[in-house]
Formats: sequence, structure tokens, C-alpha cells
Amino acid sequence: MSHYNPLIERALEGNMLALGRLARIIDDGEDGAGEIIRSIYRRAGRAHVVGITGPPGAGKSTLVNGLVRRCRKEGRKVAVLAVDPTSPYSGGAVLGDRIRMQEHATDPGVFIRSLATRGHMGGLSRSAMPLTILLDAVGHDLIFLETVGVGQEEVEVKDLAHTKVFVTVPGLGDGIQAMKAGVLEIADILLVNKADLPRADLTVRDLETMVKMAEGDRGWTPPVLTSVASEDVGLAEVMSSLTDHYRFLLDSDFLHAWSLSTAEAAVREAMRGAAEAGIMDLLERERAAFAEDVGKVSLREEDPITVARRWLAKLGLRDD
Ligand SMILES: Nc1nc2c(ncn2[C@@H]2O[C@H](COP(=O)(O)OP(=O)(O)OP(=O)(O)O)[C@@H](O)[C@H]2O)c(=O)[nH]1
Ligand SMILES: [Mg+2]
Repeated sequence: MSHYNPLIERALEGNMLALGRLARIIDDGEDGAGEIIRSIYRRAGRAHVVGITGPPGAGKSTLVNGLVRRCRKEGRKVAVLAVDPTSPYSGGAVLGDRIRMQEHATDPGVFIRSLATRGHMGGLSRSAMPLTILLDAVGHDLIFLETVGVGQEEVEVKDLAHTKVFVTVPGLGDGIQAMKAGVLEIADILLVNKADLPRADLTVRDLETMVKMAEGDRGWTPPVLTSVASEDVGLAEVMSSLTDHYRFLLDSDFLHAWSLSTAEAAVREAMRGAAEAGIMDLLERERAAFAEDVGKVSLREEDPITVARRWLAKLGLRDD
């Protein structure tokens, strides 16, 4: 039993304030985060997690806003986590996304949060995984993760999202960029947004050619779709492609394999976190003895490796 249980109970009943508080505890990396995950983990596993990745300004937030609107019409509960790697120092919300999503601000069926990456390499904030588990556990049917894809960073989205949508816009060299970033290997849906701009058809053709060339044994050929997110054009097709892909995963072995790999990532991450916390606690408790050893290393009476191993042995992490 965790003393977060009353809060968790209320969040499960649909209380947005309670959910917001739990999300904050997790996002701030407070000690309670682990307790919360332990309490709710078994309830998760029902949400369809969708990654929306693409270059800055491609229209990702506008698209998500439109998709959320559609989901709400069907009565589905939705959550949006937007990751903003461009402002690592803001440590919190991205104003622009808030404004664009304002339409849903008072809707209790929509949970929206912006996360800063806080320097964690890999395109997603470290709290993205536990937050996804929380949002899943309290009954969101769909969870959108919006991330800017520059270079390889978005690849980590694959650990969290069942369905990865790569958004691009008409213009020179888009297709080539997508190839470079290894996007085609992980994208499940390719979307040319801003199809109202010139040369959208060329971009579509480029991508279609590349999809054909990259065809592997995934059992799923990524469709190349077009949209004008700002005019709500093409979003019905995106929505039905999302559903098709999820159904494909459910009907194949891929979901099982995917669950195993995310479970492994979660356990590894939890181990890393626990080991780190154990080390910090130990050094805090035995500060004087540790300072003494550090002194020896600085005087070259001992080497850092030997000293580190001796300290890890106290935690049972090394026995040699
Ligand atoms: N012409 C046109 N403009 C669009 C379309 N979709 C979005 N926009 C505009 O493009 C701009 C950027 O849209 P956002 O939704 O903020 O793009 P984003 O990819 O979320 O941007 P970042 O989060 O900053 O990476 C806004 O001014 C939108 O109104 C579209 O289909 N056509
Ligand atoms: Mg955005």
C-alpha cells in the first residue's frame, strides 16, 4: 500500500486534478514516482500509444489537436504528451502547444502536458515512459506523444509508441532527410502535412518510392498519406490508418514482441534508477569514510577503480 493510494483512487475515478498531481510527481522525478508506478502498473496495457514525429513546424500539434477532436467525438479518452527539445531550460510547459490545444483545455476527457527533454538524449523526456504508464492506467484510450525529429533522436519513440507517424512537409529533400534519419525503418505511417503547399505530390511520390525500396519483412507497408491539418483535411484517413495499424499489431506477434522489449527497457531503466539512488544514499550515509577514500585517490595512494569497486561491494553490486 502506498500513501499515494487516495490520490490514485481519485485519478482512477477521472479526477483531473489528482491525475495532474500524480503526473507532476512523476515528471519532477520525486521519490514518490516509483511508488506510483508500482501501484498502477498492472492496470496499464490497454492504451494505444501513438508517436507523432517530424521536423519543427511541420504541423504536429495542429494535427494532434485535430485527431484529439475526432477521438472526443467518438467519446474516447485521450492524452497528449508533447516533448519540446528546443527549450531544455524551460523545465516545463511549452506555451505554444498550450495555446494550440486550448480548445480541449476544459475537457475532462483530454489530458495534455508538455515536457522538456532536460538533456536526456533520445528525443523523449525520461519521464515520458512512466507518464505513459500512468495515463494508460487511468483509462486513456489513446496517448499521443509529440516529438520533434531531428537526426536520430526520435528513434527512442519506438520504445513507447505502438504506432509511429512521421510527419513531413512538401519541399526540397524531405524524402532524403527521412532516409538519413532512419525514419523509414521505424515509421508505420508517413504523412505529408501542409499538402496545400506546392509540390506536395512530389514529396508523396518520393516517399512512396522509398517505402517500396525499404520494404522489409514487417508485414506492414507504411501508407503515405496527405493532410492539411490546419483545415481538418485528411485527418479521417489518418485516424483510420492508426486504427488499422493497431489492429495489425493485435492480430500479429508484433505486439507481443514489442511488449517484451518495452518491458525490458522499463526494467533496465528502473534498475539503473535504483542503483543510482542506492549509491547516492550510501555516499550520504558514509560521507566521512568516502571523503577519506577520495583523499587517498587524489594522493595516488589508491586508484579510482579499486575504490569504486570496494564501495559498490557495500551495495552487493561487486564482489571481486
Ligand atoms: N499551410 C498550412 N499550415 C499548417 C498546416 N498545419 C499546420 N500549419 C501551420 O504550421 C504552423 C506550425 O504548426 P504546429 O502545429 O505548431 O507545428 P509543430 O510541428 O507542432 O511545431 P513544433 O512543435 O514547434 O515542432 C502553424 O502556424 C500552423 O497553423 C497545413 O496543413 N497547412
Ligand atoms: Mg508542436
